[in-house]
Amino acid sequence: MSYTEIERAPRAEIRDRQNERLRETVTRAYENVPFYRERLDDAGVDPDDVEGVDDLEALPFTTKADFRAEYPDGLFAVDDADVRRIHASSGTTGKPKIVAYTEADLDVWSEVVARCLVASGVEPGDTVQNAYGYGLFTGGLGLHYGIEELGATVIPIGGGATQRQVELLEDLEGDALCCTPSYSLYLAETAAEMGVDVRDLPVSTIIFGAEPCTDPMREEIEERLGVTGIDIYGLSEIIGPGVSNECHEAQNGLHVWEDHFYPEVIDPESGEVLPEGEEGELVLTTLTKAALPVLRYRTGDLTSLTSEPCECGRTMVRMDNVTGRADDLIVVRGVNLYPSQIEDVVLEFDAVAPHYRIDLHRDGALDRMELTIEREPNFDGEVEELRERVHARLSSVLSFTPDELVVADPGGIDRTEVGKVKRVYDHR
Ligand code: DLL
Repeated sequence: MSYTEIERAPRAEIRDRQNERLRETVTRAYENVPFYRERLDDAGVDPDDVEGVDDLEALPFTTKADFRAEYPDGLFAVDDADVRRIHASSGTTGKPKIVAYTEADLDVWSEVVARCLVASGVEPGDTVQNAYGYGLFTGGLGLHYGIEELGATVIPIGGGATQRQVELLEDLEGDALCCTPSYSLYLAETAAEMGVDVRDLPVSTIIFGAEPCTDPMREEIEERLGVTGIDIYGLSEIIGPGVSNECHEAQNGLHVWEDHFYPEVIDPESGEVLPEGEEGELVLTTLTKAALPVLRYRTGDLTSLTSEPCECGRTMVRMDNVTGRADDLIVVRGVNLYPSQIEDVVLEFDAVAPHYRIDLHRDGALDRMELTIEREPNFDGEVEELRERVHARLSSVLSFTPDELVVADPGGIDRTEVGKVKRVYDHR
């Protein structure tokens, strides 16, 4: 099943739609956003020469820095009176990125989120507990209206209030739960403290996103909560949640709703477009957004694309799940590695809980990395021996070992109850 016909259309039909919509988008951006007029003029691109997505490579990128420089509304393409809603994404530094939606944009958003829900296995009439934060963050309201659009029941609890979440899952018998991957684990722990095993509850699907999640982490979640974990991806600058979603049939890559968002993958260094299958930085172009058209946005997220047929029958390309961002790269004493590589290794150990943190320090001229993992409550072996085994495994898989490896007691690593989990603390 899919929510719309286009999700299964022949690729040539999707391509025609993309070409037509790209032409409209470039023209709209050029005529209504001084920033884009200047950028396209500088790049020597006449919007009339853009015939379709094959011409996209000639267009300049849009970056996070551009959003900052044009704060708050320099990238808007419509009059204030036509803006129905504003959201914002809080970066770690500086001003948030402000994003806007017309009524038509909100309709598109609800539709693409409804597609995500169907791909996740949610059906009209189901009950969905929405534990993404409501407010300026796009997660709460984004999922909310998609759930209603589908004809399912939404429980708009928002983030936090974890004991209440558990009680409501029990009492209202939600079929699906929407939250970040890290929060789902926290919820399971809280439930256990309340004497409730989440595996006994009716909830059968978790739609998780907003944060990276490796495959081993997903397996932990599925096992601990007795659910199918489905990955939903999106970002405020493009629309919010609902850019792409895994299908429950294959759970193998996220279908990009590419009649609304055109994906490319580039080499983050050279900016060159990479062929299908190669990993690089995801770049997205909106094809229907009215209030905030965005051309070739550099997301910073690392992934690859495939248009190989999927067993679910959808024809839209799939992106690999995002396990990291280009700027997550940790560089310590000349070694480059991503937190997800560490996550992959430590989660191989049954005795290690799916929580960790990385602290980076500088002693004089030397970088120092401290990795803290947490032992499982039921681990009854020697902590020192566990520490040594994890240390040896990190060394053999990554050819790298942290300067300090700490094995914390159960619950020793702080949990994130609201918002996105933070795992790397750079004190340098
Ligand atoms: O996190 C939108 C969202 C809400 C997506 C709820 C899914 C569910 P922002 O706050 O603007 O928007 O953050 C966007 O979060 O560029 C990625 O780095 C990361 N991200 C989002 N979804 C995923 C995912 C929302 N499924 C940024 N896997 C993006 C990995 C994700 N990272």
